[in-house]
Amino acid sequence: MKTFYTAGHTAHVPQEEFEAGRMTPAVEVPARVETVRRRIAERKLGPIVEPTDYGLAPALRVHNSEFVAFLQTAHARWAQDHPGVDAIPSVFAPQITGQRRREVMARDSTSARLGQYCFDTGTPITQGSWSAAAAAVNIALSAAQAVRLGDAAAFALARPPGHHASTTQFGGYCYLNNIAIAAQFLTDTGARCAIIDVDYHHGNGTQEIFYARDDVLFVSLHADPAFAYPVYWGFADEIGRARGEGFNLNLPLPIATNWQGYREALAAASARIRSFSPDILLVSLGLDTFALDPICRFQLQSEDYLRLGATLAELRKPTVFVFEGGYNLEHLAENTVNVLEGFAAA
Ligand code: SP5
Ligand code: ZN
Repeated sequence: MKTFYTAGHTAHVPQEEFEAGRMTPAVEVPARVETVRRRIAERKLGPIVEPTDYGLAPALRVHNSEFVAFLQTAHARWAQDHPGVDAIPSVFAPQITGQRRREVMARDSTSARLGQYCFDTGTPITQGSWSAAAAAVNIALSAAQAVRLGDAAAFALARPPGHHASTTQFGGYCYLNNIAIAAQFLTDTGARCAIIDVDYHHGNGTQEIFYARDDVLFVSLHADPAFAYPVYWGFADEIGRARGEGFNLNLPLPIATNWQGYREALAAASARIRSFSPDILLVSLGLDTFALDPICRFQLQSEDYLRLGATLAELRKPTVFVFEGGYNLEHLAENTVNVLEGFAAA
């Protein structure tokens, strides 16, 4: 299996996030991808390949163009008034819409734009966020293209992650939705895509992007938003709307979920994916379901990731893995490669 990777991700170095009432060290750091890359090389999983540049057009198929333009220049503009600190919004007003929103946005204020285009305080815009986010999109697209052209599977080893980023908002350490952009790209070539999201957190951005559509299936296993981030999304009654009704499946899981509980939800997810009958499966591969992850309350063990990979392989579909969360730097590489080896061995 090819792994797509570029050192471009190291431009994105968030220092701190605002969480639970204080600034706390960032967990979504360059070492995450570097440790996984080293282990892929050691385990001889396959070639590590630089991505192709697809330009901005594929991202604009998914995201609002003003939102994308904001991300491109946000740090430079912010830095004029706030040199040396990352951009984090301090005022949010999602209820301000229509004429008032247009007036405020017309003032060209970076703080007003931050409050509109961001939904949390954990996702700082740093000097290199845009270039890294754009590179992550190219990685996901390159992996998608490899599978489209006949590879049985490919791994997009990308950061920053993407699944929390929606049409018009960034958050949850995510700026551009790598997997949604890849799924749209494949859909535009005529392939029928299903996305399974196994990150600990609900993929609210991916859900929003495809919510009213029946051409892309979204299935997510995650911590119940009743106790976990992203709090407002991921409930079982979010089933899609209009044509999309029945094409969004949320499987929220309780605190302390272990392989036994996870396996049952995975069986339900697999059944829905089989009935949808995709040409290509895309996996939002978060490893933050791990028992020792610093921000999770599940109980998956390292060997369970071999089982996860084998279960995904049983769907017998060309598969694009896209890296998402996972923050235990000591075990992240082992757990990630376990999924890919479990998949390849099945
Ligand atoms: C891609 C991804 O995994 N994004 C996750 C973003 C989660 N951000 C908020 C995390 C809040 C964690 N609170 C519990 C802290 C326990 N020390
Ligand atoms: Zn996560």
